[in-house]
Amino acid sequence: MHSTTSDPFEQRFHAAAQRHERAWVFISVAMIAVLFIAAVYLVVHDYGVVAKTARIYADPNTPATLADFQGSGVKQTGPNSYSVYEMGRIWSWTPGTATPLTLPAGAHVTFYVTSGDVLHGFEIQGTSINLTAIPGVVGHVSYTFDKPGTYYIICNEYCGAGHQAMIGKIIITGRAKA
Ligand SMILES: [Cu+2]
Repeated sequence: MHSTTSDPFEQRFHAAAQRHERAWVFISVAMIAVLFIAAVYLVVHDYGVVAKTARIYADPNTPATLADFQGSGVKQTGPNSYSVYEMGRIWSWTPGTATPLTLPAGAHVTFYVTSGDVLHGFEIQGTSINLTAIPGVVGHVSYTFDKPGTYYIICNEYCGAGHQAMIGKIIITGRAKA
């Protein structure tokens, strides 16, 4: 604002205020510009996000290696028990999304869950299973599917543009009659 006063003190005062205001407007615009450029840079250069290969930390409670997550991801560990190695990636569950996971009713299943990129939420609808899939970390949970039917794995942790389509299928087949 140009001052209309003729008082020299007031004129100096307004001139000084103007310099400060211009400086602060410049600083705030510069901050917005830097953040905007940084955001665009990250989207362009890192959208395939972070870990190209999940590194699995050694943990005695979760005896799983990266190799367990390759291949079918399902291992029979006993007459009626299975280990399932679930890898979440944007935007699929392996096994589950491309190929449904098929298990017999009554089987005791231990899920080992990790992520190959960002945080995902591993939830199996209609069950109490709900854990976070974290890159580099393996979570595990055990469950017995008593009722035959189709169960869905959903991602309950927002993970990007395809999050709502990140669905896997588990088919529990009928128990063989003894
Ligand atoms: Cu997800």
